[in-house]
Amino acid sequence: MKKKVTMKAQLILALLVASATAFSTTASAYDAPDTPGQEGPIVLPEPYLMNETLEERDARMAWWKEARFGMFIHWGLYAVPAGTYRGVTSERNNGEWIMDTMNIPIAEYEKLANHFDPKQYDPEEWVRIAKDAGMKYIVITAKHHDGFSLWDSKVTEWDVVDATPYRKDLLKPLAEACREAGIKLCFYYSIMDWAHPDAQGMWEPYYNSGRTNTRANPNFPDYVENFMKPQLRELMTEYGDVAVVWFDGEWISAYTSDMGKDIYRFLRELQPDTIVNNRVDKGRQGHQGMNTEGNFAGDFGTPEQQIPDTGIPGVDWESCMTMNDTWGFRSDDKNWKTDTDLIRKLIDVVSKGGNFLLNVGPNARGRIPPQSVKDLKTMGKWMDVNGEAIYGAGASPVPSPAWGRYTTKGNTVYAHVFDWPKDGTLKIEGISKIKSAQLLTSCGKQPVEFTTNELHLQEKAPNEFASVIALELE
Ligand code: H79
Repeated sequence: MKKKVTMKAQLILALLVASATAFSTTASAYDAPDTPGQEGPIVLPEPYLMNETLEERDARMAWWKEARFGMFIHWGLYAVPAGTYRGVTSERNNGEWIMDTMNIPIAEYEKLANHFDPKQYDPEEWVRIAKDAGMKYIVITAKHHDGFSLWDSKVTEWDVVDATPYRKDLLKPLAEACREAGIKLCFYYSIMDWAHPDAQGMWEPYYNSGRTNTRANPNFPDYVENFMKPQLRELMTEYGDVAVVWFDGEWISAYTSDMGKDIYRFLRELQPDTIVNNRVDKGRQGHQGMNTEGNFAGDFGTPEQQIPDTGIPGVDWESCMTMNDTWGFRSDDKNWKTDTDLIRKLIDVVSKGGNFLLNVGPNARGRIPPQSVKDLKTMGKWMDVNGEAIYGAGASPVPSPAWGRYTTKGNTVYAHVFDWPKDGTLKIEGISKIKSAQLLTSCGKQPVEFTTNELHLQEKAPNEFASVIALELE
């Protein structure tokens, strides 16, 4: 049975569930707006199970739900032009789209490979940056829309080994570094491919199959069988465990839902424990990212550059986001989100039951931008103190308070205070039967005075980004 519910209905549902279990609520006080850009009712899907039970599915998803925070890496030839082609700087934000936005012919774009020689590439350093930030998994663009492969693919010469002076597989040493550090390795793979003749749309410019006026390439099924699948087989058999396969570019007209389900099965047969995002199929609702009605394959929803307004009970999802405006490196993009904003976005996501996949775009030499490194370090310091309120934590049982967010784990509700009360008195609404209240600090937990619905705190915020108080309930 599928249930159609609006976001508001889901909120009420969440409140009912919450009040039925541990919490009293103030449902009427909160009127959440529907998610902007949402095109229709969100469906509470039964998870796509293939041949497993719900329990087996939950076991497969367990590490992912515990992790909550991962690193996205967009890296490819587009880091060479870095947003500027022949002296003209692209107006649109995304550096990795430059082939499309600047209408660069394939033969011209191919020349970028001659300039891709990332001598400073240090995958151990990348993994260390992710790990120190508190991230538990890395998703790297094995192949983006330009079709260029970061590994030594046997089915094409359009890869780092055959086409660049670097001549070495970029994914092998990253896989090794991840394994050593205990970070889960995941691959992004674009279904849309501007370089493969059987995948390009049949319209000018030929490689741009993302445009709505593009006709489907009649040879596309050959591309799926004889290129995509062999490539995916390489990725799933030669790099150890692949924790997530993260598809994109599934919206092109030539790609069908049947192909998506077939690919999903194909991957799960090669690695039964792998997790696959919902862009493997055709159910995604635009950038809002959750599935529309229908039996679509995929293990989690993928909001892009946005965070849902409320929690979405029973649905696994992950918001992916950039730290500035671009995914792939752009030398001119200085529009960095602040460290405070990034930390609060992570909290916001977890307070709604999701994962946060935060992007870095290394340059053509292989360096992650210093601003990203700096802010990730700050996030890591915050996580060192407050990680227990993020890892394995889930959605708030009640609407977000005006002063911050709640996350929950077992019997504990974590109050993440963004706006510290001037008089030190914090109103706790909707959470009852508090047994203990403790501030998380770098010197351990410190008890906090409380009454039935108030916390009595010091006058100055202990943490400039978000101070967390663990409320243990009876
Ligand atoms: O890799 C990054 C971007 O390059 C990639 N996704 C992130 C993770 C991306 N590719 N395209 N886009 C983002 C924007 C695509 C927008 C559209 Fe559509 C495609 C508009 C119409 C078709 C997807 C489907 C969004 C709305 C409907």
